[in-house]
Amino acid sequence: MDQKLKIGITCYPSLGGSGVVATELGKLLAEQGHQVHFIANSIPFRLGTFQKNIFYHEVEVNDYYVFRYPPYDLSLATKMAQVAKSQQLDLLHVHYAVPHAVCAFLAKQMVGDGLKVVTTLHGTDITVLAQDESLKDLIRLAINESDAVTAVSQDLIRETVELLDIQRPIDLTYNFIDKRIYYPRDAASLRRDFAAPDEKILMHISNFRPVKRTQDVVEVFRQVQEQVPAKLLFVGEGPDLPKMQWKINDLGLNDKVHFLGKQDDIAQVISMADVLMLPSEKESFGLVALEAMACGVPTIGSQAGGIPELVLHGKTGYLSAIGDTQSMAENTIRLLTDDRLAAEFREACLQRAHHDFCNDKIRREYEQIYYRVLGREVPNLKPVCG
Ligand code: GMT
Repeated sequence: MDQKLKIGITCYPSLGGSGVVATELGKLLAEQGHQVHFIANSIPFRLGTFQKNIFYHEVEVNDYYVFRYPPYDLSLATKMAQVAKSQQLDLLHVHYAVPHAVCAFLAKQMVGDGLKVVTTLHGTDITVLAQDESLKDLIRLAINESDAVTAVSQDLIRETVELLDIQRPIDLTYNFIDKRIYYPRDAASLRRDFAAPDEKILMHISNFRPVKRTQDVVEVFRQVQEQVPAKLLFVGEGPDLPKMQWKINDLGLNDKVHFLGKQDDIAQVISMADVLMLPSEKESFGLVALEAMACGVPTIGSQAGGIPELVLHGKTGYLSAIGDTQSMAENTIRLLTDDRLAAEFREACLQRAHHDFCNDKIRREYEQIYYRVLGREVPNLKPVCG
């Protein structure tokens, strides 16, 4: 029997860490010889150039005039079923429960039990949406009806079980980095565009939603720059941008803060930083902290959600209570003023990211789950990172 699989992947194609994880996973699976079919409303932004074994199926929404809200979810479910039948998919792997896991459940009803469904929970699909009484029962159904469910941290598993009273097992599959892309890049000349030689660089990368607490980033920076020559670089875009700009203006920090907008080559951009700031209110994992870690950059963050599973306090960064900007500032100053400590943290970051969260290791964990739900023996998979 052919051991290679035919896998349908659905994710949010144009934003967020869940889309990045899903797309990068699809690329890694295709490299292993599996056939990967992305089913989404647009081409995933991280897909890049042509790659063998990768296919894209666009969902077209029926906007018949009687619909006030064209039913994207139904079109997606139908497309999943069509692709599963025509391509003889073994399974659908859906990222983010709402609505993807529900659509996969519907597709399975149309195709039959032979089609397996693996659902990966990423964060606010549980921590925010599963708190909403109007969605709770639907999310519980989709989780219970999936053939396997994975979550990106122990903390997210705990919260899922507690919030939805889930009895079934949930597999832990952490986020990962592709070590061929995420390594310390030479950023010396880029740095000169933003900071003088004696200045340190603090960086925050996100979608600037309230949950990211970008105001805390500004407040920490205010305290840090009083004692250490420094610049703050914001990367991304989002709803809190005007509030951040007002606060920076109010504090008279305009000359010390740069907004870089959305950036694609995150490894190159992060390599400019001395520390990454992640003071989130909720964060099921914190992919950006892993990306920074893989480039040798420690994180100053909060103890929210799954961050402590990734960032080892006192080794690869420092974590404080949510909103404790004074402690975050003290920790940042400690790191920025002690070169020996900074070098130790950098080495620990590289070791941890490239060994514990490397692409091959996590890809293999997903493959093992796929073979398990299909009731097939796991083939001798290639060795994982050293
Ligand atoms: O849950 C979200 O807010 C969206 C989601 C995304 O698509 O970016 O982010 C979550 O998934 C990422 C990938 O697994 C995690 O690294 C992020 O920590 C997580 N975000 C939150 O929990 C806020």
